[in-house]
Amino acid sequence: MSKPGKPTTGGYDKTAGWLDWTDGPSTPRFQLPAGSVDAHCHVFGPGAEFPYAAERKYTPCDASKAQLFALRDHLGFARNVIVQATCNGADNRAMVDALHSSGGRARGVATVKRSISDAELHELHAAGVRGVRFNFVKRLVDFTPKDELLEIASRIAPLGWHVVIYFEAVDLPELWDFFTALPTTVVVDHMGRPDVSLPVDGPQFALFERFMRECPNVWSKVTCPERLSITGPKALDGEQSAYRDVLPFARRLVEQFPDRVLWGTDWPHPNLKDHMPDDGLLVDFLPHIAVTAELQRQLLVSNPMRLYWPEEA
Ligand code: 0GY
Repeated sequence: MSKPGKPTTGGYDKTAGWLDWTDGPSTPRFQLPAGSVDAHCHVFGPGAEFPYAAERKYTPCDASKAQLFALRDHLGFARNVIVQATCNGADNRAMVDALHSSGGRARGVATVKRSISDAELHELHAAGVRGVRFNFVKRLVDFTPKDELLEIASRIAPLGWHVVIYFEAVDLPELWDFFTALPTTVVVDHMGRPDVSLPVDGPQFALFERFMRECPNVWSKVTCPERLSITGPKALDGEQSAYRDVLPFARRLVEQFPDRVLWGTDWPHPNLKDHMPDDGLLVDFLPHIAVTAELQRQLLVSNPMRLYWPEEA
């Protein structure tokens, strides 16, 4: 894939320290199953055309729909799920524009406010939106009252949409009652951001596993080793995989809940300051967390198709 020149921020000041996404990702050694879905990625801008939200906590580098579709083809994915990121607030135009250009090969997850009309919700549905995202990561968003979120959830439920939730593991106890009251399928971003320096058998991850076990409507993205890892992208001598500290957490969920897990690249990796992952290497992480062809097919094809393209699944 090619990136024409440096990414821009549409005239905005880029948040200090935010890294540019990597041009020319490696070609993965792992061949994705036919029909694989990148179920967590974003588009940014161009900022000059789709302005970033005034209330944003960071300003990303532009990352266009054409660049996303080129990455899709380079890595061997068939489809994308484009998730609204916080820096665009509740202005879903860039994401919707990408859905319109995808020829039906992308679905979206939007951010909406309680003021959205039914007609606007139906327009989003027609464009390919199938979920809303509620974000509880304090460094990314200001607080939204839970009664507003519950009202939104009850309005999107009849459309067959789901709710994507993003939170830190330490906040799960406080959020438990709210999450378990949601009336839709619920998809957790990035395994609920466990602290991977803690044991996979410890109480923090046990609570997350209990959440998934007790709530059959809860799914998890086993994504973002690059955000969660402390050991980082380098495989040590004799090891096969980068991000080795994240492996046991992701593998555990794939094996326990094979029909409720999703995976995506998270391209263009907003808000990363330590290292920018090579998307080819991220794909090579997959056979270490889904270790059989059947688990890979569920994670990458049949689960996302059931959730986002049920009419074709
Ligand atoms: C991600 C992760 C992050 C950012 C956002 O919406 C966002 O701004 O989700 C993060 O900073 O952890 O999934 O893109």
